[in-house]
Amino acid sequence: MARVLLIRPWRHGDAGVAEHDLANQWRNGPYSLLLLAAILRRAGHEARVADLERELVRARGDVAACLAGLRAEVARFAPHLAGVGFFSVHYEQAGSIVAAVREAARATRMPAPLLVAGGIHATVATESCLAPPPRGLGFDCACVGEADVSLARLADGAAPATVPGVAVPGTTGTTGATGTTGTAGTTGAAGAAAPPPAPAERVAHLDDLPRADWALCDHGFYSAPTAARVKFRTTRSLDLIMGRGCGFRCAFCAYGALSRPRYHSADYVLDEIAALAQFTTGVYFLDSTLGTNRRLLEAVCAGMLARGLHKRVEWYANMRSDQVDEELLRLMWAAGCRYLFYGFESGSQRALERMAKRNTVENNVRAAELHNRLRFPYNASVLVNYPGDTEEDLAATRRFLEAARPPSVGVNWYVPLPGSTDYAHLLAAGRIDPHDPAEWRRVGEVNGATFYADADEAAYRARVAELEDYAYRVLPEITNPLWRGAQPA
Ligand code: B12
Repeated sequence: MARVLLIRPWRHGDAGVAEHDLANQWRNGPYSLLLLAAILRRAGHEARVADLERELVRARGDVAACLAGLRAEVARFAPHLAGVGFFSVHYEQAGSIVAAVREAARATRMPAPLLVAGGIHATVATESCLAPPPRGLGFDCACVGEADVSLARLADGAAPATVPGVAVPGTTGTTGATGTTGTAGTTGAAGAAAPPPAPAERVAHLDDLPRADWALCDHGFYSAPTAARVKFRTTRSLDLIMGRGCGFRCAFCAYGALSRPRYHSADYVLDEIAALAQFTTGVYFLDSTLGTNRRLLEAVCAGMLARGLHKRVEWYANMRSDQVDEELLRLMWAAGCRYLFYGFESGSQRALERMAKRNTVENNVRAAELHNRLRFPYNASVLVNYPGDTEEDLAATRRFLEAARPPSVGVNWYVPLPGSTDYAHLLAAGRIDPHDPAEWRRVGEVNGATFYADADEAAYRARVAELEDYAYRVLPEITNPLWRGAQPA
């Protein structure tokens, strides 16, 4: 039996923030860690979750206090293995966590736990996790791809270099979970070059996985009432997935590097919803789009109605515009779905082609019109600053929003994500410096820092500011009165 501490980094933007307007923020629980902890417990190990996102908010933005809390937890629990799951945007935090865990072990004179990196960044930029500081984070090993099987092997005591899907220092390249060569990371860590690890063993049937154990985190923190999730009213929710992977390969997204598409059964999903209903009144599906497996979606809707779950739980999900029609939307609404999030991305077909979105502006217009007619609330996300975008593309996006008049809009500033095709292209073109540790945060943050569009920067930024003003000030004045009445009591 091993003691395993699974650590979630804090959010960079929460550092130094003493007061939070939590009633207007949307935060998601550490779903992957709750799942991995449940897997480890089922295998006979003792697993805990250190959720530093929540801890930092509780510590009023005091990072030093948050790290002191982590060191105290390491001293108390004396883990054999400490795993950190993170996205690229958390790179710097992961470095501080590694240092804090090692320091706590030194201070208490206990053997240092095996430090394991996991998640999307460890998958697509493995070397940057394994190389010693300052070139990397100095983890002992990294789980590349899905870690449901490999992490349990490590907890069982297997030597990291012998576990499929586990990379150790000296690994020269990254074999992504889908067999692609890693697109990021520094080249060559110290020591002899070792081959990339064999692909991680995957759970063939997702239903074989135990349920993510929400009791291992402060679920009340994540399901607290907030107005940020769904517009016009306060809702509560916790997270769930119907499946893993995505059947699409949008050029800006890194998701494809991690998982291949496969799904839970409707009964598993319904049992999970019923279990979550003990804690909350809403469910947010983490899936990148819920419409790819339509048969499953329809079966879940039918099950919600048959079990009466639609009266206890409402749900929200991401969706593609080419996957909906009136029949499906009516069924979803009847089954308790109350909000859909669409990545419409652009009003320009040329831009959608460049993004490899495999969708059309026409489908986007059709989906928006359908929602407006059915009075089914939705969010329209658009992407600005996309490589190759011109002012005309941006104008087309504005025209699309003016015509569609969605009840809520998100204007997102493009950032290249390690693991995406775009990132590989921009890296090859010398537009990203992977040797600068701060770069991981810059590329992961929607902060408007780096300009990628194919336009005069000042003029383009001015048009984006106008678009934001339209989306966040002008449009709500028109749409709020129209949509407010569409909400359930
Ligand atoms: C749901 C989701 C979110 C949710 C919640 C995430 C969360 N719970 O922490 C929300 C909406 C909050 C979100 C926010 C963001 N996200 Co997001 N998100 C996802 C999504 C679609 C699914 C993640 C998920 O839960 N999958 C289901 C679980 C079961 O899979 P998993 O997390 O991958 O876990 C497996 C392995 O990764 C591994 N693993 C995971 N953790 C650990 C830990 C250890 C120790 C080990 C050993 C292994 C391990 O084992 C797990 C089981 O097999 C992914 C796409 C993807 N598949 O990764 C994008 C994704 C991770 N997000 C991404 C991004 C960029 C962001 C944002 C930075 C966006 C932004 N710019 O604001 C923010 C960051 C928020 C923050 N500061 O923390 C990118 C990351 C790319 C990158 N290279 O870093 C992804 C890949 C999507 C994309 N567009 O490419 N996200």
